[in-house]
Amino acid sequence: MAKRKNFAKAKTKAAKTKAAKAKPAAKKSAAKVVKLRAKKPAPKATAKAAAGGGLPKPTNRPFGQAGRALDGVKILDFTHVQSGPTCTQLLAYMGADVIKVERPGAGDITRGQLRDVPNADSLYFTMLNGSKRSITIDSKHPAGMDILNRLIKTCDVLVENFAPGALDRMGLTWEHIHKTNPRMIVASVKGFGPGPYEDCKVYENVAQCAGGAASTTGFREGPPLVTGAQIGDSGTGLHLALGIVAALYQRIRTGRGQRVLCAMQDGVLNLTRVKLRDQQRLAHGPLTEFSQFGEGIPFGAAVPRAGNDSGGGQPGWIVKCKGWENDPDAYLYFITQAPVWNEICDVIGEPSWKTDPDYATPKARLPRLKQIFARIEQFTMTMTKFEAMDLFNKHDIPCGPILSMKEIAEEQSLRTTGTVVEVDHPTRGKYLTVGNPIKLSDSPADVRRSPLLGEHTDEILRDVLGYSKQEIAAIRTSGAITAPEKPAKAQAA
Ligand code: CAO
Repeated sequence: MAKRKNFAKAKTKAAKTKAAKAKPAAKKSAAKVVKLRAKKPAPKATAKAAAGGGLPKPTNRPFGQAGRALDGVKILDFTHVQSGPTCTQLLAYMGADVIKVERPGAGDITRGQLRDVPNADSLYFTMLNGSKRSITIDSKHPAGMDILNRLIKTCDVLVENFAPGALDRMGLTWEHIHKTNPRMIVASVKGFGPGPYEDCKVYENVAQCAGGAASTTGFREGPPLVTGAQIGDSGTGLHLALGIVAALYQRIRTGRGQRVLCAMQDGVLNLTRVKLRDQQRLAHGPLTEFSQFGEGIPFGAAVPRAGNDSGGGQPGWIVKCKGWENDPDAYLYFITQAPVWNEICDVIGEPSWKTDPDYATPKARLPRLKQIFARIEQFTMTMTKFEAMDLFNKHDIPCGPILSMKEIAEEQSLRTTGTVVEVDHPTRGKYLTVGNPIKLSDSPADVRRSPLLGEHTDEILRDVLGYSKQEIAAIRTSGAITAPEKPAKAQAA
């Protein structure tokens, strides 16, 4: 406190010295301004604006009927595969007009990858590109570049996840875009940030490995493991969406766009931060909550893989439930949360553990976790994972059934909340997609099917860019928006 006072004093002293050094004329005029400011009463409008923070009056429209959060935001979506499309799909769900630019005749490579229905867009594509419009443009065709430049002038955000340098090679450098539309935000996903690997192409699992997730996932005795959750792609897409929304918000003040960069390595590390925490803890002794500690196995120099250990302060593990012999998902995640230890002991039939010094405290339990979970498993094997879930939750004991994708697809509550949505598609029929996991009370999610390749080309040229019918016809014959014709020989074959 005393230190703070001295600092304030020093600051005042410095300010005084600075003022004394200033030219007398400047001093005089500064004093005048201060006087004038002091005299002028605050105008009513300014006081009002200050009260509302410059925001409009709260609308009277009922919640959910005042439009969507990102209404009016136009996204030039140059994304492909998974990371970028995840981001723009989320923005589309929140009301942005997402215009997906695809290469004529080919489109996003995922349209044809992992196909389950012949001649229909794959689920890989359809589940990542819902609620968007598709326009085909050959960016390497001069007329195509003209259209792109018009889109740059019209849109608020350009999102891309090409390999490093690809956008520049198209001629769409930051300098060019910023000059064409100083308000445009340019958002990119790359594998790595600036550094030794910045020029590398990256896919999901490379990011999981480079971001520290793989080295800390799996069992100690086995190799590093990648997780099924696409933390590299979808995780980075989520980070990018946040960056875009923040840049849009800042633009309200500055009037100008900026670049937003999310490196997949950074995104994965952000999601794996608890393991960087453990890496630093390791310098001060073994990680006592790891079952490895209880098993008496020494730690090495880096954070080891911890199997199904909880990763938090409350030890947890996966235990078998009734039917595990035939059902690979008949398991329950069980957490021995300290505040409900007495309840756990009573439910599993070990009341003496409540007072037994070997079990009564979290510290005493650490070296015995394996044995404790074995006893809990003995109990959970007598009931299904859902019965166990019901029973333990009655006692406020945290646990969770291991749900298969089949169970999730059939889970009614996820349909009710719009987290899993069924949409209809003209060529593949009905399919399930993941809706918006972020629920906004005044902006209901707009979850629609994905577009066919180039489905909205004419509509966008006409309605968004103002091309006339004749101009559209001329663009069409130029080859800028259509697939290159196959050579006659190939066609004959
Ligand atoms: N018209 C004409 N050309 C087009 C086009 C269009 N509409 N859209 C794209 N292209 C061209 C680009 O100009 C580029 O060509 P050049 O390499 O000749 O300049 C090429 O298509 C795009 O290529 P790419 O290198 O991005 O694609 P790829 O399939 O070789 O690599 C990927 C894919 C994902 C590895 C790479 O894009 C990448 O590393 N992206 C960044 C990280 C990322 O998002 N990874 C997640 C992928 S999801 O698992």
